[in-house]
Amino acid sequence: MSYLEKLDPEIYSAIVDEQNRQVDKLELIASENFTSKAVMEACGGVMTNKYAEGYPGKRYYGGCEFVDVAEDLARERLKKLFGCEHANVQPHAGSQANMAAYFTVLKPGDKVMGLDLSHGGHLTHGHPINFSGMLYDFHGYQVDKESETINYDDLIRQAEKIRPKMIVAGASAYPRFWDFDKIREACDSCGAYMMVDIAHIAGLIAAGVHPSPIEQADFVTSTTHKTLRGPRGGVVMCKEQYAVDLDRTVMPGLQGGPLMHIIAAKAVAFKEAMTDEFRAYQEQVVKNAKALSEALLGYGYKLVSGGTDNHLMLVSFIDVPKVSGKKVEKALDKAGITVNKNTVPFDPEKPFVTSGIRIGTPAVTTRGMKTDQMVTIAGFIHRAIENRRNDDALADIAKEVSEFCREFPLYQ
Ligand code: DSN
Repeated sequence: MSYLEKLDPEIYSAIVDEQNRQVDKLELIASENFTSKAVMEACGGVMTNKYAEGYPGKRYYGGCEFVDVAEDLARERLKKLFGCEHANVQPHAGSQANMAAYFTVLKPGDKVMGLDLSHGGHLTHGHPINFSGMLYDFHGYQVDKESETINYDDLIRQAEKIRPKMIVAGASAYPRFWDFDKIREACDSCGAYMMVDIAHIAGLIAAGVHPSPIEQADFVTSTTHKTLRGPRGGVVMCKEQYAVDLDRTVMPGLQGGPLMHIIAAKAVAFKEAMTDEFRAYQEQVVKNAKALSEALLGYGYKLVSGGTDNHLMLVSFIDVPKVSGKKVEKALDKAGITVNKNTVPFDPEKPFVTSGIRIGTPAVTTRGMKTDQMVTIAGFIHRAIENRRNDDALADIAKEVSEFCREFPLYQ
């Protein structure tokens, strides 16, 4: 019997149930993944006990010599992985990473441009109910109505007109490559800082299957738990000229004690991300996304921008009467398939309803699934949508999904 099972059977059983859910269902949420056991071992280890405010060699607490080793390794590995000049690995999450980049060079009220949430952006890219939209004068840019991709000439024109102090690139639901040279051009047209939030595509960039913004951007922020397949957390990378101010912004500006167990686990993930196996994994993530998107197109579904270049796709039901993202998410859930409802560009529905779903391949690829399995998954998705009002049929699909998942063992 485990310590936890003995001491706290309620939490123990919730964890076991969650593990079984992860094992038995198809995890297609584009921002989720399954970390290695080595990453989890570091997350669950003794470094969680240590206070270490400050940075390696300059802490406000004694006894930091071993957590210093972990943070130094995390910083150096992150710099090597992405080729950046400076790295801060302390942000607790992506939101704090973005906040740190903003606070380093912006003042409240400054104009900033970011991709609208409903066009694929993120809450922290200027949504009015988020700190970013409350503190700064954000102006959203959008995708083109026809191509549903970013029109960089329009973006440059908008930047010249608004003259923001910063342009934020990056997204949580954008299925196409970014052109970072064009973002730089937009920034240079008005003297703006360039920040790129690579939370979704960090693993792809590390593996060289998506262009990197490191050279062009002043700040690059990321989470570490999506395609990068590390522990939950955030990081900021920047040019050396911002290093001192960025570090001061993160601590003491925004955070107190860093999560040293998570920083140790980030270091482990960065090491894993430098391997050939990781590069092959990321190539497969993209191949799988293409295979899944083609299979869905084959069933007649509409995909935002017509397909994908990365790890995710958005299925749009904007033209389908009485079908919403909310209803599809619910039906798929009953069929053992986990996705999230997502707004699509020019969506008339509210964010709690939406006209689309977002599907990603990072987690199923970690399980070892390949393009053949993507065709099978598209079939499950199609059957579940067709049978969305038939709970018995959805329960039958869930059984098949569970058997299918068990062919790709997870955390044995
Ligand atoms: N919640 C994340 C996502 O699902 O993309 C972004 O923070």
